[in-house]
Amino acid sequence: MNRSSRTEIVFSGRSNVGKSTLLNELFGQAFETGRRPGVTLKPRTFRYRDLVVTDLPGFGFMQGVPDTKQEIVKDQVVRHLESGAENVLFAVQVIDASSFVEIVDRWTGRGEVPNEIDLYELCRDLDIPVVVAANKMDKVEDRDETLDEICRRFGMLPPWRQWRDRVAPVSAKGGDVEPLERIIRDRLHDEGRDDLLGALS
Ligand SMILES: Nc1nc2c(ncn2[C@@H]2O[C@H](COP(=O)(O)OP(=O)(O)OP(=O)(O)O)[C@@H](O)[C@H]2O)c(=O)[nH]1
Ligand SMILES: [Mg+2]
Repeated sequence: MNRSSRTEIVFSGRSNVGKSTLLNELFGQAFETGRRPGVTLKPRTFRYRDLVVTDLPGFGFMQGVPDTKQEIVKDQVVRHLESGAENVLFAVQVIDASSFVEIVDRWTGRGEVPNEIDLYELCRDLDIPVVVAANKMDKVEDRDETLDEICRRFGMLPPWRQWRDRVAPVSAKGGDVEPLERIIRDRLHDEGRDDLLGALS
């Protein structure tokens, strides 16, 4: 299928990283957000013309949600991506930049594949381009070093600045989302879909 006939943008990522907050900031929506992980338990969408923007539930650990339910939610995310892959223009994988490297290293150190790397690889296997939104940058002190390390974990060689078309440092809560907005604009433009730019608030 021609990529320009693809019209879905999915927001994916671990629970509580700020997916819904980021969507609300970018598109002027009112998706439910919360302090506890596991707020979004079903994919939610909004439409603008033929563009579909999907807020996926968190992939992985959700406090207070039973393990069985977590597995069901995880399966739901995998199924959503697998079944809809050919409609997906790109995925925005949101991470919490203030804890990502530590969490990934902890899992890797135990010999396990971190959820977030698993999710990233799944999209790549499905031929879905992934943009990484490094959120909660307001909690990060050594900005460039952290972004370099994040890139490294995703298999992108530092310096992070050479990946500015795929890595966007943002702070959804502070309304600082310009780098991601620019990437989304550029990608829609490159698809010849300037008519969809109005979706961004
Ligand atoms: N410090 C900081 N907190 C943020 C930022 N973005 C979101 N948050 C907070 O992170 C928490 C989770 O935000 P949500 O948007 O609900 O996260 P989510 O990824 O949709 O979570 P689930 O729906 O549970 O998967 C909320 O308390 C937000 O206020 C940010 O840029 N900086
Ligand atoms: Mg959510």
